[in-house]
Amino acid sequence: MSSSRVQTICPFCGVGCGITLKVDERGRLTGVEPVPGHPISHGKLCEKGWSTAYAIRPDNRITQPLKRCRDRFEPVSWDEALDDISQSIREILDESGPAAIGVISSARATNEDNYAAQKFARAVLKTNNVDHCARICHSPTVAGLKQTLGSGAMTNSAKDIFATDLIVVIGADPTENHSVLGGQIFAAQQHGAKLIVIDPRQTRLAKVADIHLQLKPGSNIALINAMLQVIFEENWHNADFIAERCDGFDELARQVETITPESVESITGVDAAQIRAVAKIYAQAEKAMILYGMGITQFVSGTQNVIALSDLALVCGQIGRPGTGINPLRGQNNVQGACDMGCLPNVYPGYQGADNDAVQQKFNQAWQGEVANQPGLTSLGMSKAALAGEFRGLILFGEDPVVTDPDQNHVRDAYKQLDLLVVAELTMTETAKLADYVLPAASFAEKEGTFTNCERRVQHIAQALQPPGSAMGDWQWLNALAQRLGSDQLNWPNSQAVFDEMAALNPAYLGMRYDKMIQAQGLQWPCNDDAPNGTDILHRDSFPIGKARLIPVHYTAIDESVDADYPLLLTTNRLHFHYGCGSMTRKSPLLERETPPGLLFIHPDDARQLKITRYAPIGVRSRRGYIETRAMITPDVPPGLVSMPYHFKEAPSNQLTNTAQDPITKMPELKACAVTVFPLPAGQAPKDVAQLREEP
Ligand SMILES: Nc1nc2c(c(=O)[nH]1)N[C@H]1C(S)=C(S)[C@@H](COP(=O)(O)OP(=O)(O)OC[C@H]3O[C@@H](n4cnc5c(=O)[nH]c(N)nc54)[C@H](O)[C@@H]3O)O[C@H]1N2
Ligand SMILES: Nc1nc2c(c(=O)[nH]1)N[C@H]1C(S)=C(S)[C@@H](COP(=O)(O)OP(=O)(O)OC[C@H]3O[C@@H](n4cnc5c(=O)[nH]c(N)nc54)[C@H](O)[C@@H]3O)O[C@H]1N2
Ligand code: SF4
Ligand SMILES: [Mo]
Repeated sequence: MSSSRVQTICPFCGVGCGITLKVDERGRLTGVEPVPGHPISHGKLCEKGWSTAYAIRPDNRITQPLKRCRDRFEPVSWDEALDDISQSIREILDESGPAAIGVISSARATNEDNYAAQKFARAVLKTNNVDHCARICHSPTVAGLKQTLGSGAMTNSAKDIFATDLIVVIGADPTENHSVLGGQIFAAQQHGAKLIVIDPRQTRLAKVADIHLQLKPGSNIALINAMLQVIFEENWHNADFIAERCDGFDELARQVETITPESVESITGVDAAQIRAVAKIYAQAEKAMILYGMGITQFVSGTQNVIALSDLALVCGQIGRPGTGINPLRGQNNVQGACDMGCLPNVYPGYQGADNDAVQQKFNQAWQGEVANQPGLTSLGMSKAALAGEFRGLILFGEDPVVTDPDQNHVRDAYKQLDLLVVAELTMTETAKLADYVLPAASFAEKEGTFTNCERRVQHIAQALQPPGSAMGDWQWLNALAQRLGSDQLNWPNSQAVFDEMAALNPAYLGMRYDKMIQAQGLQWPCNDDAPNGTDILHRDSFPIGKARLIPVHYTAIDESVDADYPLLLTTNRLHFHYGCGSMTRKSPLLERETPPGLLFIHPDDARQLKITRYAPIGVRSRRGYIETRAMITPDVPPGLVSMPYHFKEAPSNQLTNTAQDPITKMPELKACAVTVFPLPAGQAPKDVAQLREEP
């Protein structure tokens, strides 16, 4: 074998940077390089991308199926594992029916894997219980923008960052989380674009922004409604655009009429004059682009927040042109794709309603059999139903909910209740440790497929390596399991065949093929007869629902505010160097040395009052859990607010977080809960959560 260089896509975030894997003559991954001339990353990668070789290296990979025998795992053959699992599935289906079983798929895996997962749920198990991490990420985007615009995705493209006059970053921290785009925002500002950041924390971009509105957590709607009030009062709205392309103006105008910036000062904590200034700059910019993230979606008001932002963009006509738009920064490398594939309980591939008779018929026909017709459960719904004894079997791959879902103790208890938990993973995660069977999964470099990035660009990923041991691609083991259950529905010859079947059923992907996609360095959906080369800007002339809808929304307070027992508000954030549950980035010694294994950011005033010194061991308690970690004292968080990343299994912030949910999407309020923080005796090392659990 000779050495090779294989061009593919970074497996971490939704930017979707081009990456070249360097493989030596013995078939080992020796390093990575950025792809020069790539349409998004232009020859750059961030530290996570550069660390890919560590993230998937063989040392701690799962290489063969494991079966739980009391409190240990025993290696077993694929045949034994699949026979046992299919037997358990049959028992659950016979005794409790398809409502008692479900699938959680992975926004880190390929479109092909995700298409197979929802088809496995709907056509083999006959259940709509299928979901993935978008639930706790951008599900409010999917629901909110679907209502207002007819399509829940980034309206514009990454390149528009360089074509705009004004960038508004609200509830997102791109230099940490979409790092290559974060760098592009800096560059665009240097070339003359204005930058406004709306965030309770002083993010890196907030520090260089022309204006930083440091609002109180959870007050987005009050702020945006006040901006709308100013815009209408001053007649800065785009009356022609509204008349031609929007419905619902009168109702919206009436709703915000009395919500002056002064009237929301105490809710938002933002000076009225600043709100007026930002309203003017946004409305009067020739081209203004909104980029947003988890500071909008991860609230009980998540969907309403998205609708409010959409109202703002629409009334100013900042949509449908280069350098404008409302742009959710989708997080995971393939979370846009996992949603497009229909790994959501309420929609089939292409957002075709699961409760719609015509759609059900279409898929019945395509998949040659009766598909599920009952409404499905969300991921958190499955946990809740498990605790109630109504949900018994979960097939899960490429997620670590024990670390990443809110209220860790609740998730652990729910998963322990299951009669069958199957986890397909690269490594032994905290969730895998609870499984009955752990299946060895191939990583992105060990299989072929596609990822859809945040700007709707579907990009090809090529196989560079052999999977370790007997690890398999996710659609391949799902097929093996389907066969055991008597179904041939997942029996494709290769990944291209999976993609072709999906594309034929998904109107936005209809015109895509692997060869065309490789040649074009990715195709942005919709790509079909009307747009054979894809679409860089959505809604240029019309919306999929005809006219866009302006929908008035009301400010809703966060679910759990501070009180005497829990006097500090906790929000959760991400760190540049670590990703999600940390199972991949924490394999890199270079990334690992950048941060301690857990930390809490606290303002100097609060630290002084609590007698907490720099890097001191501390305890953090909420109504749901307790962790120990170390304090990082910084004015980047305002007094009264503390912030923690969620990447560290030793000190998981999700011990503390609240499961209160957005009523529309069931998004939990991951960005705000009440806690109390106190110093531990000096010299005492923080205990990790596993040690704390073992203590009486
Ligand atoms: N390094 C790294 N990069 C990642 C990830 C990772 O784990 N690590 N994860 C990926 C994933 S899955 C996702 S979804 C994206 C997420 O990327 P982001 O959306 O940037 O995620 P967060 O940092 O969680 O939250 C964004 C910001 O919201 C702010 N915020 C909190 N409350 C409010 C509020 O009430 N209003 C406003 N306006 N802002 C508020 C926070 O202070 C924070 O700066 O990142 C992706 N990229
Ligand atoms: N407190 C708090 N909690 C949060 C958030 C927050 O802001 N605050 N953010 C939430 C958000 S936005 C998200 S998206 C979730 C993310 O939550 P998760 O999806 O649980 O997080 P990841 O770390 O991305 O987990 C992915 C797992 O997939 C595995 N994997 C990677 N590639 C493959 C593959 O091809 N096949 C298989 N089978 N496995 C693979 C990796 O080894 C890793 O363990 O976390 C959420 N949790
Ligand atoms: S910005 Fe995202 S896609 Fe690009 S290298 Fe970093 S983690 Fe990978
Ligand atoms: Mo996410």
